[in-house]
Amino acid sequence: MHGITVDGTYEPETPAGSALLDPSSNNGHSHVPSKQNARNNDDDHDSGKTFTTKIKSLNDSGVSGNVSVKLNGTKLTVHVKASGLVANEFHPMHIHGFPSDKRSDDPDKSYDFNDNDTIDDAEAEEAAGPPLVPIVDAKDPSEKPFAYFKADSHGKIDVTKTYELTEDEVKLLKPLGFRVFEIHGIKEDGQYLPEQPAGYGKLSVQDD
Ligand SMILES: [Cu+2]
Repeated sequence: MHGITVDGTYEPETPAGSALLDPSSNNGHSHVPSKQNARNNDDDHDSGKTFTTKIKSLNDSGVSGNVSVKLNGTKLTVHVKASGLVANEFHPMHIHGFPSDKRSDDPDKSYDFNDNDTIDDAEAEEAAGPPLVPIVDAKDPSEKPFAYFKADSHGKIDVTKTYELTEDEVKLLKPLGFRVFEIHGIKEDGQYLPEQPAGYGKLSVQDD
């Protein structure tokens, strides 16, 4: 269950309550985050450094491209240049990661748990973690988390955006070197599936 009010602002995504559907299936071995790790990674060594990645195609999308990400205090600048996308469609993009600062993994075939030869959105999240920051056409991504970019008629997206994040969002986002960029939206059997993963890339510090 989601939705709480913080400082007068309604936050629809923040958990308001939770319940395990079947507590017997979760006998203490599923989710052991370490708060200490997250704190250790909370220093400022990400600031001012450029993290880059090459986009690798997922689900035979044929998507390729380059991404760069830079944090300066609470300012996050993201540049995405992608091609091979389904033309004239919205392609959700996010930086994914684990709040506990487990390193994101490659969403490869070993994550195809339902054996449908597709890395489904939920399977990619098992590898890379949930979305931490949406890459949207807005200065404040938490205000317009679904203002995603559309590919042009040639299947390309080329955008540079600078976001003003909150301190809390910056803490969740770091360390950038553990995070994964993901772009969604593929065509399957003639149908456009905006949530399904089309490509991803693990961020790493650019060598100058
Ligand atoms: Cu995503």
